[in-house]
Amino acid sequence: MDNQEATNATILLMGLRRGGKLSICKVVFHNMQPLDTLYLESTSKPTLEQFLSLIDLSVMELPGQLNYFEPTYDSERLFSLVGALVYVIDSQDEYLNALTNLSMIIEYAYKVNPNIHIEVLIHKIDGLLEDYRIDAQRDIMQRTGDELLDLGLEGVQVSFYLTSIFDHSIYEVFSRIVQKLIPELPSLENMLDNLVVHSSIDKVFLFDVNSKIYVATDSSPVDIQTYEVCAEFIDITIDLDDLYVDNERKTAKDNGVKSISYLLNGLVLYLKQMIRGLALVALIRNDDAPEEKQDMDEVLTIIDYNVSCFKQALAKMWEAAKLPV
Ligand SMILES: Nc1nc2c(ncn2[C@@H]2O[C@H](COP(=O)(O)OP(=O)(O)OP(=O)(O)O)[C@@H](O)[C@H]2O)c(=O)[nH]1
Ligand SMILES: [Mg+2]
Repeated sequence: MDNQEATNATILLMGLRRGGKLSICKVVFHNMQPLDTLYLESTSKPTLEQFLSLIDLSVMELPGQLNYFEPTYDSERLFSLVGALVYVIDSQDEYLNALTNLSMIIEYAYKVNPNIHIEVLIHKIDGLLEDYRIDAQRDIMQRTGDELLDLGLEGVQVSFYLTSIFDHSIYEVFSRIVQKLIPELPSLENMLDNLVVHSSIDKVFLFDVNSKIYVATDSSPVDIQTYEVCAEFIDITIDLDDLYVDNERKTAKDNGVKSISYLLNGLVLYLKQMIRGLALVALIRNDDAPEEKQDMDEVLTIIDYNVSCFKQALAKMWEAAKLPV
């Protein structure tokens, strides 16, 4: 990696062969349909991809067939530059070997870079029955804990997630992993909390439009269905925006894309384009008595105003972050 890459937040994807590393990368960052990953070939050498979003992100896949610890491979330099180590375990396969491999990698990574975030994906859970998923997670956490204890590494923080490329779990989990790499996250969350309090918004996400990862949200808990509705709203908006490209293109460009949708269940979805490929998507509850319905226009006017203040603050924050410290 050269210096340019070293300034990016880097995520390293590791795991045994056929675990699903490349599939995850393709589905999350390249919009590949999950079924199409069936035909992906096994990766033979490390591959690096870069994505520009709120932060510049590099995702590197280390193929399962590579021996990272052979002397010709500069693992030390690699691990010292990485922000998050994402280890993918195939939950549909025999996973004991993977756990031994994982502990060995944690031991090494932690020694080289004690600040590294260690994230374990218990992957392909679509093939497991609901009850068995929790059992598998418990078993994997227990065994990893034991192995780390044997290595004298009981203090190391490891996060475990259940994932599949066939539902939204992989996006939700990647969102949480990427967020840990954003230094401005606490300020962003604060700003979003402020927005929620002053705008009768129920839930708000700051999405990376390309990947559907959310880089920040307000501090209320994330419910996966809300996430799904908001992520799908982005797709719909993009499709419509493509349809009407010539329609007042100029004004749309100046102000950024905006879209509002009234759902049958009384909810209102609000989307506004932000800077750097981001969009703000908010869910607004509109279940007041019918006579109060016309107040929605008022609510939306306030939201418009507050969201434009948020956008300005975001742009300022981004400018400040670029300055050398
Ligand atoms: N059922 C299921 N299959 C998956 C999932 N994710 C990936 N796969 C399948 O797993 C297989 C292997 O995926 P790859 O992405 O090539 O695995 P890899 O970890 O990159 O493998 P190497 O390059 O050999 O290290 C493919 O056939 C995918 O379709 C998942 O969430 N569920
Ligand atoms: Mg691969």
